[in-house]
This record gives sequence, C-alpha cells and structure tokens, in this order.
Amino acid sequence: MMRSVSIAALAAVLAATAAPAPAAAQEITLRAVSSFAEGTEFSKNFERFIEKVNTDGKGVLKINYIGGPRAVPPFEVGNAVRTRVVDIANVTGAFYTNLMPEADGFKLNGRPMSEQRKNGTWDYINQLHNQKLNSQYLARQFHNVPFHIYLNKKIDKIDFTGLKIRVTPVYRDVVEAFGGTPITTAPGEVYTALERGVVDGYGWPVTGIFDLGWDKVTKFRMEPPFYSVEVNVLVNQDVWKGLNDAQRKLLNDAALWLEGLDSEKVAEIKAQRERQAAAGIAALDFGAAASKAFLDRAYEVAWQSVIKRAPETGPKLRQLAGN
Ligand code: 173
Repeated sequence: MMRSVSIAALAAVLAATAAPAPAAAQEITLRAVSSFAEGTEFSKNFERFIEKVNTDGKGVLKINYIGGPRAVPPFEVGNAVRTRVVDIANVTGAFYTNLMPEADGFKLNGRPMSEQRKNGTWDYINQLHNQKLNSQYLARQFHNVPFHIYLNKKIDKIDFTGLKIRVTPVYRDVVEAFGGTPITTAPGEVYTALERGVVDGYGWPVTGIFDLGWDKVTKFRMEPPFYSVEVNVLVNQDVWKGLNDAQRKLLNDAALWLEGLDSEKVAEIKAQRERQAAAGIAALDFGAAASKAFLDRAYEVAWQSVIKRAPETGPKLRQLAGN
C-alpha cells in the first residue's frame, strides 16, 4: 500500500512538473524472435521486414532480432509473445495450436492477403489473436506456397500404410487419413530423424528443404502440393496498445510490404522444384484423378479436425476460406 501510494504521488508530481513531451519523440525497441532458423526460407522475409522497419523507423521504433529456435523453442514462440517474453515474433499457427486450436485452420485459406484484408478474414483472425494469444496479427506470409509429403520409400499409390512420417499439426490429419504413423518433431530434428531412419518421410513446404541439408536425406517428393503455408508476424497486444500512431503506422506499412513479397514465391517455387530434381529428388505423381481425390480428402479431414477442436470458430474460418 505504502509503495503504490508513493508511486502515485510521484506520478502526480512528475505530471505536474514535466513539460508535455511529444510521444512521437520516444524511440522504442522491440525484441523479436523467429520460430524458424535464422537465415532460412521461413525467416528470411521476416528478417527483411526487420531491416526495413529499422531503416524506415529511425528515431521512431527499432527491432532487436534475438534470432531463431536457439533463443526460444519453436513450439513455445506463441506463448512467448502472449506473455511478452518477446515483443514480436515470426511464427506459424501450427506451432501454437495448444493455445489456439483453430490456428490449424489457417493453412486451409490460400487467398491472397489483399483479399483476406478486404473480406473480413484478417479482422476475424486478428480478433482470435487478441483474445487467445494476447497479440496483434500484424501480417501473414506465404499464402501461395504449398506443402508436400517427402518420402524415402517409394509408394505406388497414395497410401502411407506402414510409413512413419514426421509431422506438425499441419500434416497430422492427412497422414493419419492415408494410413501413416505421424511423429511430431520441430524442424530442427528432421535431418537426424531421416538420417537415422526414425521416420520414412516428412511434411514440409515445397521450398526450403536445402536450407538444413535435407536434400541429402530425401529421395522422393509426393505430388500433389496441398494447403497453404502461413507464417505470421505477431506483436504482443500490450506492446501494440502502447505504441503511438507513427509507430503503429510504421509496422502496418512494413507488414503490407512483407505480405507483398509473396509475389516472389511463384518464381522461387519453380526454381526449387528444378533444384530438387537436379539433386535427384524424384516427383511421385499418381495423376490427376488420384491427386484430386487426395486434395479433397486432405481438406476435408483437416476441416473436420479443426471444427471438432474449435466448434465455435472453425465453421466461421471455413466459411471465410470458401472451401
Ligand atoms: O513442417 C513444419 O514444421 C511446419 O509446420 C511449417 C509451417 C510453416 C512453414 C514451414 C513449416
């Protein structure tokens, strides 16, 4: 009691005596982490975003990049933003489904962010982040980058019976639906799991397998590509509310710029597929009918799973995704 009274008294004295300082004059520093390794595919654009903010925001706001999973384990990054252990993070919803089960549904919406910002999707998903992750949903990246199942054993139809496949929540339902045994690991454990034969394959986007040397332990990439990568930039909500207009504008402008970088992915996906072929990773393609059947089932089992775990919000996410 003594303490709060004296702080209140002190605050009153300061308020009475201090000259009104323009809030915009105060530079703030935010601590950032990524749930993916530094310099790799799903951190790179976030790192460019940080550079841009630091250049455009001199004297306004600065981001101090702590780094990747060596700083905070990937599956704990969502909670670290929620509790303000960090101020801003680059993280996929797949890594915080413990706090927000419906986050697993974001991968099922592949519409461009320009559209999602107009049709209410961004707004709805932002509300979910406000409520469940105490954070602002600043940006979503990679809407046009799909996932694949990579395999080291050849299959002659889309059937994972007898195969152990490394997953995150992204791939769990579809792997189970096609008879596989899912084994959850962080990205940092994939190489060793493959090398030791602990798994026969893994889920991962079409891009990024060269970053950690997985091409050396990968034989096949199964077609078709499915779902949409989502890696989000989240800002702790208390931090967000404490920013002034100039600081929020700086971050919002940079967020739109970051989302715009998705346009580079079309060429990159083509290049990565070619690079995989050159590295001896063969595409396993079972034709149009099998691909369509796979996709229909992949979306259906994933939506059912999201709706089961999040009966209040899952249906709304599905309606917004329109599939
Ligand atoms: O496979 C994963 O670790 C995963 O879920 C993911 C999500 C987004 C981008 C890259 C990987």
